[in-house]
Amino acid sequence: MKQELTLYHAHWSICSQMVRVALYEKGLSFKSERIELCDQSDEAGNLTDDFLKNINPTAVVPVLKLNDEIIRDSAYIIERIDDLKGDNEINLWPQDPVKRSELKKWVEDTTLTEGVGLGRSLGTMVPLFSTGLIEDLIKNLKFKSILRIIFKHPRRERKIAFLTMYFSSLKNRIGPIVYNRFTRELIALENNLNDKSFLLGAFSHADINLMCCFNRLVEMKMESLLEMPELPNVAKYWQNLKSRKSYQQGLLDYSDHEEMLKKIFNSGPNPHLEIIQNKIIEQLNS
Ligand SMILES: N[C@@H](CCC(=O)N[C@@H](CS)C(=O)NCC(=O)O)C(=O)O
Repeated sequence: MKQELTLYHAHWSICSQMVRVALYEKGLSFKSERIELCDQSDEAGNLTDDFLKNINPTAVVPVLKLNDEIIRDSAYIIERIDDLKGDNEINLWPQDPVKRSELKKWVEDTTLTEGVGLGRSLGTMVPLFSTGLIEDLIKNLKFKSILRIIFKHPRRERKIAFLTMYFSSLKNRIGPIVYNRFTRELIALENNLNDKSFLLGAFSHADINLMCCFNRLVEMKMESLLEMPELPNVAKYWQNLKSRKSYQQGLLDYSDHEEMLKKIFNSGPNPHLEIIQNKIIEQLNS
């Protein structure tokens, strides 16, 4: 039976980007249902009664509808996508059980894994660097959109974060929390890559996650972290990731947020950048 795929996703959402890249890697066509998220737009498509009742009661994207089945959580969605037959002969998960368990760990560490506190892994750290931008977007929402978040958002921790950003501020508190851990993670990645083209050798699910994390760093004007002579494996790896066709198809082709990105840091450098670069050099020399 030919499968029908519908993806409920946001253009500027790291987990949606991961699923889109996986779909393009596999060569699977899908119907796109764009959702404007409540922290980015007054439309708040993720808080409508229909979305909460029929698509995802936890109000997050991405969600994949496969025929009549609703599949949630990007990591699980990508595993399911890998079982489908698309136009491209590629497996995002290896067959070998040892490699599979290695990959499982990498996947958990490189995405917004449920239950992992923000800033505790590479995947939960990178989105923190865009807190300033999200905060600006939230501060520009209409007050009635804030009330809708208060009354309709089912996730307490998100509600608290969004309301704190609206009524107060989180952006200056976030970066410094993760400097040391982020530095360690990048150096660990450098050592793990050890001249391989991709994390496990062949391209896999974890590379998709890192492609999207790295792209977010680029958007946050932190690309120089991925081009440091001190981290040559990371630099080569980033070149390999961004030269995949799926990078263009799943990320760049959906980027209609240039205007929003242009405003960040008032055209100056990202204030976290130099601090992290110095920490990397310091740690490598110690
Ligand atoms: N673990 C989930 C996390 C999904 C998630 O947090 N999605 C964000 C966008 S990246 C979202 O929908 N945020 C909207 C909100 O929390 O209101 C996954 O991997 O799919």
